[in-house]
Amino acid sequence: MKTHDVLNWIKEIHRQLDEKTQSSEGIVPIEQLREKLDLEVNREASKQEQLMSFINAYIRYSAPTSSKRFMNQLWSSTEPESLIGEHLSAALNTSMYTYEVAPVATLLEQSLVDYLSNKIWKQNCEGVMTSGGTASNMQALLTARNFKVKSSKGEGLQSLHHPLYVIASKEAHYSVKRSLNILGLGEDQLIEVEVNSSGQMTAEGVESAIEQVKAKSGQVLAVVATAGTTVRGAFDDLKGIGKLCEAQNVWFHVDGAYGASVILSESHSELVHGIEHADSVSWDFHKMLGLHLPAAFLFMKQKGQLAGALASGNDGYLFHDEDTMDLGKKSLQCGRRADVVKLWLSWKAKGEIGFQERIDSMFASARGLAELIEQNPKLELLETPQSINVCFRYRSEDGERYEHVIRETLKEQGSLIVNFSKNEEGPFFRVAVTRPDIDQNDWKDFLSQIIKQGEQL
Ligand code: ABU
Repeated sequence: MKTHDVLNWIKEIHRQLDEKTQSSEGIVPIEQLREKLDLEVNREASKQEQLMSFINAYIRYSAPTSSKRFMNQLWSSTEPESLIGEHLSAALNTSMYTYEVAPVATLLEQSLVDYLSNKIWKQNCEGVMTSGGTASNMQALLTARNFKVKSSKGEGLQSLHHPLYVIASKEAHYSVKRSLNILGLGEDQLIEVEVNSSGQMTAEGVESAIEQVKAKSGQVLAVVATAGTTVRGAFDDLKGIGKLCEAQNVWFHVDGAYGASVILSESHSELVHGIEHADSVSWDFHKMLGLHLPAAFLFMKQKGQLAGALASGNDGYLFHDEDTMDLGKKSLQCGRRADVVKLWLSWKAKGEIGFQERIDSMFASARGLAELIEQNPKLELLETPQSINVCFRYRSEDGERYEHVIRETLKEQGSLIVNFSKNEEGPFFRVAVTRPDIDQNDWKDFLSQIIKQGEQL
């Protein structure tokens, strides 16, 4: 196949994708999907028509993530420049481990690390792009472990004199618990702090968790605060918790995978006041800011900690020169995509102001949705949104909870895909407003679909 054939194929993919975004085909249940797809792993080469037929099916039966009907995740539609950046990065196909094979991308990543770490700490600190928020949180805790307990890198956990604990809120992302398992600390060593009525972990909550650990003769390895929880979009008290961690000499990690982006908005950056107390910060650009997955960073306040926590092994075959800027020394990955290219292109195209406007529009849109829910007697708003997540219930006439059935029916019909979660009173819908172009008419249509479905049950 020649390059111009590749371009024609890519054009055709985007033509079909545009068509899909406008259509309202539902999600096919798994048993039917198995029958519709050619899942055979072939020995003989396939013909081009067969490849095109695979592409058709892939597009047709995938979730409609570019459509306004898709409200299921903490990300949704993407920015066009990000897509061009993805194509550029794929066309050049390199790996971020060494400067020599990724000279331009290395300088771009370094430039963004400097700029963004300045946003957090008002000085150039360090950072690296990762495969997502989960990887960032895990690497932050690994770095905390190796710096707070120096012997753990070489001797492992048998060298510990005290059990280590990590403190996070009950509503923190599951990756915190998983990290404790992966790092050999044990997931039972996570102390989960109750949140206040707005879903936030408070400094008082953390203080009493620290007392709990002391009473067990343990050591607090790290406190993980969340800037933007996945369900309620809540922001923990970063200032209070950060000051407490400084006073207690405890590593303070901010999981801002979802919400750290608000730092770019003059109107909403107060949500992350106190982030400057952090030792490490996770920050994803594929959530609020509309970049293609993945576009994630881990930042460290103190330079040298990333490579310091990882460097080991017989890596001289790859890293030939101590003085070069080889980002692979800071990364858990060896081969790594040049994810920075899409972010760089998007940033150049919009400027910081463009990202700020995007965030402000999404916040306004979330408020608009909450108002419509509050005004409608058939719906119950669970709380005033703190950021861009809106949680609500459908009030059924018989008092039963039908959110799950409503959701599944709408998904199969192709009307929309919306996520749900649960609290003590049962399930509720969770909308994360992760695109800036949804207006009040879109929301009215969205809510009327839910109500119509509820009324038909
Ligand atoms: N890392 C959290 C992503 C989950 C979601 O997109 O809903």
